[in-house]
Parts: sequence; C-alpha cells; structure tokens
Amino acid sequence: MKLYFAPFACSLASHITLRELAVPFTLIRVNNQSKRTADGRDFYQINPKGYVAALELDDGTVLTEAPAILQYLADLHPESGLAPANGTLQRTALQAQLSFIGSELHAGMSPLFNDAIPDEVKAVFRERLGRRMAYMERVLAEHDYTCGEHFTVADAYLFTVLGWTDHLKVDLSAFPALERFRQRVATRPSVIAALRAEAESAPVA
Ligand SMILES: N[C@@H](CCC(=O)N[C@@H](CS)C(=O)NCC(=O)O)C(=O)O
Repeated sequence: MKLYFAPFACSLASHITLRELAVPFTLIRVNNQSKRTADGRDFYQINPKGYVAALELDDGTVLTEAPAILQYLADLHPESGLAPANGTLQRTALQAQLSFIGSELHAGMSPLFNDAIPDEVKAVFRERLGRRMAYMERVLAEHDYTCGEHFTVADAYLFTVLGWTDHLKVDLSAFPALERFRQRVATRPSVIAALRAEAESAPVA
C-alpha cells in the first residue's frame, strides 16, 4: 500500500493507523500547493479531488476520504480492535464519531487556515468550533477515548485534528480532558513514529 500524505495534515490519521497495524506501506509526500508527488507525478492523476489522504492499494485501487480509509485499514485486522465489527451498534457509534470529527471538527477548522477569510468571519467559525469541542470534552471527561476505553481509528483522527489547534490558536484551555487525551495518544509508539517520519520527510517542489 502507498499512503499519499502531507506532513501533519489529516493524512496523519491514516499514517498512525498503518503503523498501529504494523502492515507494510510506503509513504509518498505530496505538495498540497503544486499538487506534485515526491516521485514527480501529478497528484490529480492519483486523487482527482486533489487532496490527501489517498491510499493506493497493491492492485492500484485508490481510496480517499478519511473515514473510509480508516475503516478499510481497521478491517484488514479486526483483531487490532481499531474498529468494532461491522453491523454492530458499536461500529455505528464509531462511524458517528468519525463523521463528527470529519464534518464538525476537521471541516470546522478548515476556514481558519484560509488567509482570505477576515478575522471577524473566522470568529464565527471559532465560536461554532468551540461548541463542537465542548461536546468532545464531555465525551473524553467520561472515557479515555472517543468510543470508550480503547484506542480506535477515531482517536487517530481526533488526535490529528487537535494537532492543528496550536497553529490556529484555537484556545483549548477550557477543555482539560481534550488536553489529557492528546497527551495520552502522543505516547503511543505509532504516533511517535508517524510524527517523526512526517517531520523528517523531504519537501516536494
Ligand atoms: N474530506 C476529505 C478532506 C481532506 C482534506 O481536507 N485534506 C486536506 C489536508 S487535511 C488537503 O489535502 N487540502 C489540500 C487542498 O484542498 O487543496 C477527507 O476526509 O479526507
């Protein structure tokens, strides 16, 4: 498998998951501005949507969209516990968290990266994001992870998007459980290795 990634972007969740599973994979860095890959290809030819993450399987199939990639990977090794079995209520709960993280937190933070959006408009997005973070704070005040007491792919995704809050100056001081969650997940060998590999990856023109 090949994971097309940009350092510390949402592709980090899939990267962490690949390392959790200890499956063989190749990392291919993408320049999200030029849309070129580290091996000199046009990224649009791999993912017509033009964004990471994209996971290329050994038969050439390309998977996109974080919740789909993460569940595909988890299902390769059900014994990992990274996702409950398909068809169970627990799986539906995981899908709800993946959807919430994707559409409320990840997409909720996206406007804050956009320099064309004025600060007063960003303030509206920040206020809304704060309310969404407050929900996750309540979940993590009761449980160590988003779906209970075990690490799942939803936690890899949540850890990834929480990682953007420092850069975006999203104030999480009112959310101590979120901070404890970040520290807990940051100690996982998969996370340490993924962060190091992305930091050390060579820039792409
Ligand atoms: N809905 C997509 C969103 C992916 C996404 O937002 N990717 C960002 C990085 S976190 C990106 O590559 N943006 C570059 C661009 O849109 O040009 C998913 O769930 O994978």
